[in-house]
Amino acid sequence: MRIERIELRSLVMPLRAGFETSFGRVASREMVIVALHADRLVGWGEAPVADRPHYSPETASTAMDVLAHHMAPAIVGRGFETPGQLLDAIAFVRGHHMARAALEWAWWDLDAKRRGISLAAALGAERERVPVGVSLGIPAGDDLGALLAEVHRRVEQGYHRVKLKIRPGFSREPVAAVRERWPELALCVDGNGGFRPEHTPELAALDPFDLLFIEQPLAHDDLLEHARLRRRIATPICLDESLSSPAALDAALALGSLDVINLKSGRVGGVSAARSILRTARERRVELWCGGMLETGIGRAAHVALAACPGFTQPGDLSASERYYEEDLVEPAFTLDADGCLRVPDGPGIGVEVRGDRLERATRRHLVIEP
Ligand code: OSB
Ligand code: MG
Repeated sequence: MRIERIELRSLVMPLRAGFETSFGRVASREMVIVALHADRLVGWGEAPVADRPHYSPETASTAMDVLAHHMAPAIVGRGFETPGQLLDAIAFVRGHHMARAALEWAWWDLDAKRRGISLAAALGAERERVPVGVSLGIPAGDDLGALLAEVHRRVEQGYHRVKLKIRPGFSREPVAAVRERWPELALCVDGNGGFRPEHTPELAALDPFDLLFIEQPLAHDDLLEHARLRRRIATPICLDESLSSPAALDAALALGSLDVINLKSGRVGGVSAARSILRTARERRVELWCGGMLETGIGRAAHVALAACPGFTQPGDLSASERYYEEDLVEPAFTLDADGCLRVPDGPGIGVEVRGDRLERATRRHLVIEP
């Protein structure tokens, strides 16, 4: 199927509520949306970048640049029968995983639509619904009352697992407060690389609270210190930022740096890389769940399909559209059912309709690449 045209859009989507991590607070999200056009079909992909290089070195500007000047020109006007062929065509680009992932997801969506099957079916999904969790930011002003009210609301909505963002000085208190009120809740925390090895006592103080895991407490590029920390605390360690590729997972397993994997297709460089990590996790029997980056419904649809595949052992950071945005880009929006699950779309490709008017309204830059 020959790719006739590639559209790149850089968007700004206002978040319904500010989201604070150890990096700081954001009020909106910037992402890049890729549309591949072929045979009157459109394949969609999302690069979950941000306005600033906090979580990863990529931003909306770097993704637009590398897609427009390097990746898209290598693909437009050509046909690809397999994702491997597509990836080979852009293999000369080093890094830029989120930009690469957006292109690969768009190809998978397009190919599934051409075959008349759902993305979930194309990926080998087995579930029709996926149980989901919610990731809660640090409350404004570190207000514990506000945090408890937010946890209450999400537990009432039916979320299966709650993740709290923590940073040095804001860890034991929020965890103790939530645990006291919800002794049975599936609970975990995420440090987003904000702690240092010197904070080991602060992290060890979380041991009594029966957390599922501590996610990425230490630096984004430090597998060795995570292995050391893992031997000093009882709470399991989950890695996010550090697992930048299948090779990084192999290294982390060899070093003993983790117990649990947060799988984000953007971070690891696409669908094929994500599936490779999923295979390794199944072979090695490592816990794994689907991470999120506050995606719009485009990225969410892809991740819901992926999370329906065998090997996801815990509810992920896949929440309903309303948790993020007043108005999602897709219809129908993703909603929680009575059991705290999202339904896996079964229509062709991502299985949800991208609303052109909403996409247009959120667009800040729009580039069209033609042969
Ligand atoms: O560390 O998992 C993270 C959001 C943006 C960047 C990094 C992270 C997150 C989240 C939110 O935790 C997950 C979500 O609900 O999409
Ligand atoms: Mg994380």
